[in-house]
Amino acid sequence: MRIDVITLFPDFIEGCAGIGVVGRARERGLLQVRTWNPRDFATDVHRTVDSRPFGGGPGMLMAIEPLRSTLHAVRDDAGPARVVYLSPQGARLTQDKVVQYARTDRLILLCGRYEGVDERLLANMVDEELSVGDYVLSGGELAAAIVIDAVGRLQDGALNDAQSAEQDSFTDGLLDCPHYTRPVADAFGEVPAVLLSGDHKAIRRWRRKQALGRTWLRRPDLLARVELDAESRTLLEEFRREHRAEMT
Ligand code: 4H3
Repeated sequence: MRIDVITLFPDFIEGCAGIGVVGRARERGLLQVRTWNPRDFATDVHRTVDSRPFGGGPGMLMAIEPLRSTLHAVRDDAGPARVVYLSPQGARLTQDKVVQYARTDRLILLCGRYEGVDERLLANMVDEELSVGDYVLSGGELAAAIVIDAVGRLQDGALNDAQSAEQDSFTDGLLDCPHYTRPVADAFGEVPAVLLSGDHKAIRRWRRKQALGRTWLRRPDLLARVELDAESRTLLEEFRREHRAEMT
């Protein structure tokens, strides 16, 4: 997969996409990330990319022309692709969306700075607005880095078996279960005995139960959206019963 990122801060994107699982995916040729700086496409001597908003008010906007030229250059280089503008006005990013993006060949991420981008550029050259959460960032780069990371790690061969995406939180619509490592006994407590039992069926049940229980406690909104099979309903009922017992 190839991701083109339009940004005034290419070094930031290069840094984020250069390390860890995503950095390795790039080294292995599973993911290409290329940055494009609109400043390189500005035509005046000052290489201006911003402009004052009509109607007044504070701050500056990103003007149409440098972004239009940049997007044309990306297309000339690699052909057309879906253009995504990172903004708080966008639809929320979810793991389902991440999986969808990861299945596509190309993505163009447009990072805004200042107060944002002239609406006409968005209306004519952007396919989709995307938000990583209900908060405001000083630029789209952090949000783009989140998309690149979440999508990059899902490329075939990016994760080894131990990191397998099948066990991720959200993959089945639930939160992850708790995890433990050495030592078995610590001042902070003991490892749940079932995890030391070697009984793989019991371990699978326990993990599923914890995932269901945590989702019920912490994110009932997620739980409401998953269809639970008979075993899951039983496990969740067990968790609730034990939870109530602990509360009294
Ligand atoms: C994305 C971008 C929040 C998100 C962003 C998010 C700066 C967009 C500027 C940049 C506009 C003003 N903030 N929640 N900020 O995904 O270009 O919003």
